[in-house]
Amino acid sequence: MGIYPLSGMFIVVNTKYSMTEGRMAHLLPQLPYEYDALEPHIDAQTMKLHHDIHHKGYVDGLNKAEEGLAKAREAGDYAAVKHLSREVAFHGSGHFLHTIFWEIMGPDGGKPEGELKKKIESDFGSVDACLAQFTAASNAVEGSGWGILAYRKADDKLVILQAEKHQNLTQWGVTPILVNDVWEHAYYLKYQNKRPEYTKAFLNVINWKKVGELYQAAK
Ligand code: MN3
Repeated sequence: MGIYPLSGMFIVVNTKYSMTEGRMAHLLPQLPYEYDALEPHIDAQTMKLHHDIHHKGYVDGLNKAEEGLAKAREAGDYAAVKHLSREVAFHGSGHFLHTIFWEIMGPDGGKPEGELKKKIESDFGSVDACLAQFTAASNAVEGSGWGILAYRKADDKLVILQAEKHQNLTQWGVTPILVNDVWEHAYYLKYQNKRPEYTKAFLNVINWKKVGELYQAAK
């Protein structure tokens, strides 16, 4: 378990690394279940493409950008620093959000419990109101992005945010604990342009036990 500040967010999930050429490289995490585990809500083909191709692309992009920055430091040549910093934000946020996304889904569903349930009720009025706002925010993301439920330590509050792409529209100093990917690659094969049907189905595959653990870790 590590905490990584990135694009304004602090991420508390297990992430994996390997050493290559003296540098730590990010690794694509394994799905914590089979590709078809979330059927019928999210189909196996979407999960396979999404994890194996799309998420892998963000891992590779992050490694490439960090390698570029290391080379820039060695050479003392920062001509490409603007491009590389943007690449680190985009691919890094993509990598870490997908890592959370796989972990906060699961075949068994469930409901918020214990301290997380109390916190949701105190900050949003009810679990239903929280999920209605979360779903509406996810549906309303302009273009590609995410719906994000996050914990904000500064004032001890849960907040719902949108991210455009992976890294835009964030708020500094929050820790995502529940995220929904609303890029078309997350739902197009099964739901085509009907994002609201996908975000509704997503509610059936939230692993609330894991969300509760991420909330505890964020506090
Ligand atoms: Mn995605």
